[in-house]
Amino acid sequence: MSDRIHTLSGYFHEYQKSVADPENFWARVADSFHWKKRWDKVLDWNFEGPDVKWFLNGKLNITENILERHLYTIGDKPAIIWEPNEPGEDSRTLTYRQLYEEVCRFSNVLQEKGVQKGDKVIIYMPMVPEAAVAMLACARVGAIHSVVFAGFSSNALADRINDCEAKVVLTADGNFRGNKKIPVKAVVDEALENTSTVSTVIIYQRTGQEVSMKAGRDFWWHEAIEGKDAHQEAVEMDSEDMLFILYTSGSTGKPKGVVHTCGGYMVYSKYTFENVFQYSPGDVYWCTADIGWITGHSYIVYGPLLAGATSIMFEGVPTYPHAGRFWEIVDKYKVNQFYTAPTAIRALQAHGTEPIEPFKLDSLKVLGSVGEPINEEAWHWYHTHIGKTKCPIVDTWWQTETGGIMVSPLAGITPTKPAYATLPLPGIQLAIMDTEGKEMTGNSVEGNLCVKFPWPGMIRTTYGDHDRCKQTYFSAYKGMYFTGDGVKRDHDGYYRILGRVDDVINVSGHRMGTAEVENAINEHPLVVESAVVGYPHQVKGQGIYAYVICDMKNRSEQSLTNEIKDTVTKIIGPIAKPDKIQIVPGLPKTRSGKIMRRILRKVAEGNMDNMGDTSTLLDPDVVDKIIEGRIE
Ligand code: 7RM
Repeated sequence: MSDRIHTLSGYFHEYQKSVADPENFWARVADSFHWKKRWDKVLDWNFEGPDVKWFLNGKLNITENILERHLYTIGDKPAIIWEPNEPGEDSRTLTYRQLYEEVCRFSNVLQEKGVQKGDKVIIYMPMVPEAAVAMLACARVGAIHSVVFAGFSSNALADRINDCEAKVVLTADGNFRGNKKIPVKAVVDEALENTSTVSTVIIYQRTGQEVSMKAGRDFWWHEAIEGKDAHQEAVEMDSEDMLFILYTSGSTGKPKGVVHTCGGYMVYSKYTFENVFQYSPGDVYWCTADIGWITGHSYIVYGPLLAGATSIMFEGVPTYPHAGRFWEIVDKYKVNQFYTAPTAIRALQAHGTEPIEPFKLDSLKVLGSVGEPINEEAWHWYHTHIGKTKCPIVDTWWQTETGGIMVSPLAGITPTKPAYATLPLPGIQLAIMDTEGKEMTGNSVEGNLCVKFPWPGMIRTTYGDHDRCKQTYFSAYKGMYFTGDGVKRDHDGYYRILGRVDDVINVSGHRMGTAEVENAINEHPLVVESAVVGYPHQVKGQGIYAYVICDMKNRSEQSLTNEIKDTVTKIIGPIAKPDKIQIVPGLPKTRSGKIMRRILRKVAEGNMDNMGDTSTLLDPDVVDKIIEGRIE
């Protein structure tokens, strides 16, 4: 049974129902899944704890809803089609039956290695089907996966392993990305020098590069699955048992482990997938995200596979070996729904329309956007040159914490407006708050975006630190989940996301805490202090601008800034590397020692005409010096 909405009045009707009687609404959606035991109560909640439980005492295994569920109906249908980095290399298809067998085999491997319900497993893998198999095998045996983007450094990986006390790491020898071959196992080896909980590492052979293997700890994937039974009994999970932890950056300190649970996430990821993309049986769907991010979790793996869709997984990058690669893949597999990030659109836009010309793109029905605000220019380019003006664009707003899409058009149903995520999905009750903590009702208002009622896919806690979850999301506005985003509701009641209102910057759709980048910069021995802000960047959306006070020690600025970039790459990964580093004699601080970031943002933006009130600064002269040394 499908819960797909088909018309605009159908959407309004469902939305009304979901607000009037949320429990019945979600119970009806949840009834279309296979439960080992149905829930006793749909919802129990308060946002003070917070304490949110959906489908209480329901028993299930999410993988039965992906695998067994589809085995006898669409067993021969492709579940995952994998496109390699090199166009010349053979692609691979896993049908639902093959996926079932691979997941079962690997579940048996995990159990043989002693993995039990509740154990944490880190997945640090390239974009290969085995990464999805790894996630599902964890879910099947009741282990909690935590996927770490394979571009993160060994330090960042070690932090995550230590935070969740992972017992197992699933990885690969290396990773093909464009014309690069990136070591992966070597990074794991380095990380494991600073961790003590990992007893097993399983390595998928992808590149064939030399790796070191530690006897008793390290095993090859292909050897481990040899002779393993292609059947395995899925472990029974409670609705509120943890399904996964995914680390994400916030405005303070180290990344937090966002926790999602089995029942609610299952219901929400499938419901939103089917409705937003208007997926029909037989469609071929492609999301270009990496499984290291929430978009990959919800809209490459869980949502599409729960819906019985064909999900494409691409190993490479948009511009290799040419800037038409995405469109070549769309034609090759006759992709119907295509989902990517504005940063990719802008990067391809910069290559002009020539790379698109050889391709028909006539299979496309729906185009999606996610990760950051999509500017109008990119929206129109996407609509005109990729969608040939006939494909609706779904600008989907959501977060790691929300588990699934929250505000978005339903493809072909909700009238779109460039740069607007449009309307909340059924079940999502938004509130726009002013700085005094009052809800702004009515249209044509602008403020901070909150959600006032729970939804099944929402964050339950931040792993190991429930108080941090409360402080970060449930304390700014009483009784509300605070998103950290600014938003405008226009005269039509349509929502436009304006970007973060906290110290989080969004670089190419990747969330980065300014404090996190500053901490990494400060690891350089000659750095005295630093302050990081975002600034508008043509392709990345936001770039990283770092102001750094250094002990120069007769070094050239050039060599020092290069070293600082290397330090950040080492501590976090290349995605956090500052675009611009300005060595400054001081930072604009107030008498109480607070950095006035407002000023630093203005200089980084090149918007120096009106600096506002600087009278509370300890040393107002420092502002002039910073403006003088500004990096173009
Ligand atoms: C899915 C994802 C979340 C942050 C979020 C926003 C920004 C995401 C949009 C968007 C404008 C969008 N999860 N964001 N989607 N801003 N329009 N359609 O990206 O946890 O990595 O990031 O991304 O600021 O708070 S995330």
